[in-house]
Amino acid sequence: MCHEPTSVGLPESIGIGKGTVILDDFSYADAIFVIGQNPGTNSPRMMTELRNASRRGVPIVVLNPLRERALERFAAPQDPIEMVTLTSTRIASEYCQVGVGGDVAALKGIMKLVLEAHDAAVLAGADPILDVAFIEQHTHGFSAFADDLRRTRWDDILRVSGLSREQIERVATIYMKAKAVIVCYGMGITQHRHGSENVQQIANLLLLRGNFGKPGASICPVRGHSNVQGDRTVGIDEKPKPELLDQIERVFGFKPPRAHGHTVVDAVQSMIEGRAKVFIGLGGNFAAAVPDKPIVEAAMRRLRLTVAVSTKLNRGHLVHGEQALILPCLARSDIDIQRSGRQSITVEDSMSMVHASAGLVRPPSEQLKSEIAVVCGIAKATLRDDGIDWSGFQQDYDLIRDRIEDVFPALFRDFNRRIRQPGGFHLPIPPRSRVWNTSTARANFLTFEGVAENPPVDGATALRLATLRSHNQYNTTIYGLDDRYRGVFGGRMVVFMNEADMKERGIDPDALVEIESLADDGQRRIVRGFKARPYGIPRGSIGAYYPETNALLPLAHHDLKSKTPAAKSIPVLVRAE
Ligand SMILES: Nc1nc2c(c(=O)[nH]1)N[C@H]1C(S)=C(S)[C@@H](COP(=O)(O)OP(=O)(O)OC[C@H]3O[C@@H](n4cnc5c(=O)[nH]c(N)nc54)[C@H](O)[C@@H]3O)O[C@H]1N2
Ligand SMILES: Nc1nc2c(c(=O)[nH]1)N[C@H]1C(S)=C(S)[C@@H](COP(=O)(O)OP(=O)(O)OC[C@H]3O[C@@H](n4cnc5c(=O)[nH]c(N)nc54)[C@H](O)[C@@H]3O)O[C@H]1N2
Ligand SMILES: [Mo]
Repeated sequence: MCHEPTSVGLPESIGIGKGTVILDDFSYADAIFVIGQNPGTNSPRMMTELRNASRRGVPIVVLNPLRERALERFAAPQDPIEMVTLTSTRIASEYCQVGVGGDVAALKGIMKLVLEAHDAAVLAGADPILDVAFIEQHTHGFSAFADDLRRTRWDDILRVSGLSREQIERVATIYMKAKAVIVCYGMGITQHRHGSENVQQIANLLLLRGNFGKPGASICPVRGHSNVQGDRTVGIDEKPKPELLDQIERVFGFKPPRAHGHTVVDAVQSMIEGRAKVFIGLGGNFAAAVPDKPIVEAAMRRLRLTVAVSTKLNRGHLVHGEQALILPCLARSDIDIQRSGRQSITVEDSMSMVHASAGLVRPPSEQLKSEIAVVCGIAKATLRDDGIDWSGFQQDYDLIRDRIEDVFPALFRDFNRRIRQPGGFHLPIPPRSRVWNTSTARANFLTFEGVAENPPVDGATALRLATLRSHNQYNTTIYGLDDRYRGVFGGRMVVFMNEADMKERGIDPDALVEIESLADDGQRRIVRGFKARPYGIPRGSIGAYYPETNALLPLAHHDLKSKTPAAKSIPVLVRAE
């Protein structure tokens, strides 16, 4: 539900579906872009890198419809001087408040200026702006891409991005002056109908000046849940590649099914249509996190069996089928002792660093099983005589890692030894050596025609809703009702609006409003009881919290390539109640 546009879009561009940056790069970057991401709340450790960069005088460009406080100025909790003197460090040198769904327009505007500056420089006999040698040796599709940029009209760029030409010019200048650029991005880029294409436009921007395979440059998708990236690396994928299935067959001696599985959207659809009978959730709070919450809840209640393997109870457990099991398990923070001794699992972070992780606290009960014991137990009870040593796996996680190494001998060579070295180890990232595992064996410039990420909706009164996280929440777990950086206290039923949009609708500050989603499937989707809050957000864009607004997100509103729900930019109407 987060970075599938990265997993699907980025391989078409550069041959790998994950970030190409490593932590060191942040010390060598000459400019950093942070697009559609709110690190002050969601990835606080990244603020250290941004703050250090800012203090070195590195320009930081932000593209975000909301004025996010920690991206404007940040006071480091570890800095005694800033804490005592109540001072802070400026983060963004250029804060671009794009309209929700305006990133393709903004990125194409920047790239159009880079191209024009290059053409002018070449004509004047000055140094080229583009990395011509890189483009010639390492990329494919440049001329079609450049033609499209030349055709893209400024009227469209400015109208859809919501930015001024002057600001786009300043950003293009920052980009052109920098020898090495990092672009970080999050859900403001991926959770759109064209999330995968958004990611590809970021790759295009970087390719123009060879910002891959040199220190301080690269693309940095910032992940959410711990180990979502690692899951994908070891093959947890609803559309596994034939080579992976061949390897599994070779190592384990059974024939894995070749048919593809379901994305979240397809899974929900199959429940609604009655094709799915059983739901097993290995963590998560599915019913609360997915689109069309009321419809999904009704569909889940018709299932034959629902199973939740969880560390904590959540409301999703109350949405269950005819039969339901809640299987409590150890959390990552819990000490996990099995027959061979104390166990560790491994995680891969956004920088492709793999390290071991072992719990430190005593588990709440001796009867709690590990997640691995639960999975192995289900396997043993279901598949008899399959020749796989499930008990061995359960008793010693090193044996699981040995098998991972057998399936991926190159990536995970000496897996058990290398996780025991301090800090762990880096997985290879081919684009860092300018090796491109794409169909053309080069990095591909991929064209997005026009600038419209969203189909137009009827009536000029429609707004685009971005659903967001607050500071006191971890996804569907709400720790408190405050969102301190956004000045929200004591309640989450808030909708952030541009003051002019409120006036136009006769809505006073803090007045109660209802929000209705616009979809053409005949289904009415309305939520009520939200307080309108004037906020620094462009006209036509609004923001409100997830999961309170998930009833507004139609299942069919998703990234067209990867099917990640388009939770940013839901077309809606807002009315005073
Ligand atoms: N404290 C805390 N930390 C978390 C989480 C949490 O819930 N709480 N969740 C974790 C998970 S699973 C994930 S995936 C990550 C998510 O972390 P982020 O990627 O930061 O996710 P969001 O808060 O959903 O949205 C990010 C930003 O996108 C902006 N945005 C919205 N629409 C657009 C748009 O059209 N264009 C642009 N450029 N920006 C837009 C919003 O204003 C917001 O600042 O965080 C992880 N970390
Ligand atoms: N409208 C809207 N919807 C969204 C989003 C959005 O921005 N807007 N963001 C989407 C994103 S990016 C995400 S990632 C999803 C999140 O969706 P989910 O992953 O379904 O939700 P979480 O709240 O992270 O799930 C938390 C639960 O997982 C269980 N748990 C926690 N740790 C463990 C563990 O180690 N093992 C096991 N077995 N269980 C564990 C606990 O029971 C806890 O209550 O929501 C998505 N939905
Ligand atoms: Mo996520």
